[in-house]
Amino acid sequence: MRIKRLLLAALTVAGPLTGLAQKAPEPVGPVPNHRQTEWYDREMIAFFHFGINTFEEMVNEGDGRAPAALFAPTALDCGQWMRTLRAAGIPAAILTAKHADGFCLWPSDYTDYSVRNTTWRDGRGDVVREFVDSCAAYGIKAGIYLGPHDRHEHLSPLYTTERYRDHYARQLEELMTGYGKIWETWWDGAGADELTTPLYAAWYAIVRRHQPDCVIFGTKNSYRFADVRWMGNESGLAGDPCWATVDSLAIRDEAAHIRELNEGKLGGDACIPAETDVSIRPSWFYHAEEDGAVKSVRELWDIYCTSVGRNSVLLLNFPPDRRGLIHPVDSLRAATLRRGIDETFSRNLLAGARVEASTCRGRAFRAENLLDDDPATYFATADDRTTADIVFTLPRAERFDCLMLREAISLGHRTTRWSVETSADGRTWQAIPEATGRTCVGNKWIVRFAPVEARYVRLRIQEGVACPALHTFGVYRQSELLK
Ligand code: IPT
Repeated sequence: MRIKRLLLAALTVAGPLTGLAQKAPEPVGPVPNHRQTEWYDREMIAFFHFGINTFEEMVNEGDGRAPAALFAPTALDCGQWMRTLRAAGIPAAILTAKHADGFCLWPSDYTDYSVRNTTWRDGRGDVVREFVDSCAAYGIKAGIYLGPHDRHEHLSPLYTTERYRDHYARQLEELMTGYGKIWETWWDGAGADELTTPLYAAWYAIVRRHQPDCVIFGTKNSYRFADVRWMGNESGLAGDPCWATVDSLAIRDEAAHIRELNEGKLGGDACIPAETDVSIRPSWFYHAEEDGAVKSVRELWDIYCTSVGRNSVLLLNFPPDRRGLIHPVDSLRAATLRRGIDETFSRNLLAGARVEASTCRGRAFRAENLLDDDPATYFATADDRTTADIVFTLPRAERFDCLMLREAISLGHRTTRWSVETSADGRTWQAIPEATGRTCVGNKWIVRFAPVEARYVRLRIQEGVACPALHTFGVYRQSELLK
């Protein structure tokens, strides 16, 4: 018996050397499905709010009465939108095919309230078509916002919820079948309280039948069908923590509900990560009055850090103007943000460091995996451990003001408490206050702090619901472009 145990122990240790594969940790809790994994990889998505509101004075939610003829872009060019996204490194985009006013940017067969009844391109134009074609030409993933709340339809004396269910279903069918692959659909909750879960069930079936890979953004009564949830505010501030899991999004108490959207719930029974929607301008639609109020690069960097850097995905709105073009200031800010992000994260100052972990699952899961830029390899410990210290000894002291930690999200939320410390001599350690007692990791957690100069960095995994599985850790200097 004793010999058997010894033999087993020897085998476990010798495993990697003799080529025996070490077993990966089991996933814990609900984990992302294939759509959510693809969605996380986008990091940023562009939102385009464009429609009849664009042609009214300071309107962001039209009442559905504005005459269709108002819609008259003078120089629409979706290719220009896509060039903005390319420069901003944004790989996906969502167009408001129909906002709450009900005006349709495509010639729907089921309403008169659309581009067909305008003089734009003699009524033969189709903004959705131009959008998806431009997306395809530029390698951008196309998404559609078909607002569930429709004020124009409501004006009809014949309106009933049942009729509307069928009307919306027909429009959804047009968009899900006629425009190629659709990567995301957006069920806005604004104004949609009367739309009950059974309605969404019917609409969900249509999306899934035609677009199995389409990510569904849900709110309120559509959470049951959602791949991603609303994050709880429109200012770009995901929660700290911001777990991908939620418990029950049934709305009992409004404040508790908003908090759960914002922070998620560790141990929750569904994986529905938070999407952060925010506009680059004060409004969702374009208003020339706001040309001077475009968010600065610094503000956008803050938003990136409190969304992408908080286990969320950023849905950043660029409202096209009355010409049908993105304003050059908006394009430039987004492009500069991208350059700043790339400049910051292209240089992990831990690269080349000596790495020592207090414990490890085995060679395949060694702590060096944190630095190899390969999300497929990760650091893990044995199943019965939830803590570890990893010390990085740099070739020389470096100055940095930002760090990033990433979990192997296909294995679920595991680490629930972690800190980072620095040292000049490898013996006495100083806490980085902003990086002390952190909780959530998830896809990406970014922490910024006052510049520190150090030769030694220590990542402390202090608590978890399962053994850690972390694929990337780095310290960085924020680019000057972001300041
Ligand atoms: C808010 C809705 O209540 C929410 O369900 C979601 O659709 C969100 O908009 C999208 O940004 S309403 C807004 C005025 C906060």
